[in-house]
Amino acid sequence: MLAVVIPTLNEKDSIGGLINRLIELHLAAILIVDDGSTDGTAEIVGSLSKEHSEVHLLKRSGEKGLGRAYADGFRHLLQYAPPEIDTIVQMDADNSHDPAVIPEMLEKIKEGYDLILGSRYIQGGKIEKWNWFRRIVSRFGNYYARLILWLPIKDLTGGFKCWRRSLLEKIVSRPLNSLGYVFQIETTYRAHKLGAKITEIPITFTERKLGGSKFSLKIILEAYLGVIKLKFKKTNE
Ligand SMILES: Nc1nc2c(ncn2[C@@H]2O[C@H](COP(=O)(O)OP(=O)(O)OP(=O)(O)O)[C@@H](O)[C@H]2O)c(=O)[nH]1
Ligand SMILES: [Mg+2]
Repeated sequence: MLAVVIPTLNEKDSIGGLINRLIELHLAAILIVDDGSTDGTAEIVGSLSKEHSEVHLLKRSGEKGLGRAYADGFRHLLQYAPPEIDTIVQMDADNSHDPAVIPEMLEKIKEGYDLILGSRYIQGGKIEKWNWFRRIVSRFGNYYARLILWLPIKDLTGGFKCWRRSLLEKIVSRPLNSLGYVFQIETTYRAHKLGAKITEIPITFTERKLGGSKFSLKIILEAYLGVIKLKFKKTNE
């Protein structure tokens, strides 16, 4: 059985539609991890959770951050989800990730993979409507992380991933270093170090149509420095 975890920060325009699409896939649980959105995102999720028992809302308080939100969300899910939930998918809330890919990810779990990465940078993968600056930053960031961390993976920064539960349990059992976007790289790096079976499947990443972008120079710099920090942290061994 499958659960999906989605972090949100001001995603009122897309979250309701996405949850409704996921409900159609008959998942065991849909956990939204909200970081104090001020646009009513949590209220939308809260009312959907009253109508649909599989929809859950985890409201975080205190320090925000994608990595922190995911770490809390995963730990919460692993603590409360029944053991029949053996697969966990993580995805963005802004309709950049197409839920239609999820069944393909599940096939790969059945084939024996522990971590499946939705990849923009293998054959068949695409990015729609990104400007040249986003493309360069992302491409270069991926080459850079791949080289520094010595990882045989093309898309390290994507947020559409499918985990075998037993692997995810190991990943979050120790503190994670990345508080922000480097979290995506850190978890895959840790999985690789643990000897997990990892594969990439092509996805088409669609630029957000609704809601504001959180992409900034600060996020880029944090990510580049974060990779160096990962390289020298002992906790990933
Ligand atoms: N809970 C939580 N979610 C976050 C935070 N930052 C981003 N998110 C969510 O994480 C997902 C990915 O963030 P995005 O802002 O879409 O990142 P991106 O795709 O690189 O950039 P844009 O789409 O241009 O904004 C989305 O679902 C966001 O709502 C945060 O600090 N806390
Ligand atoms: Mg996005």
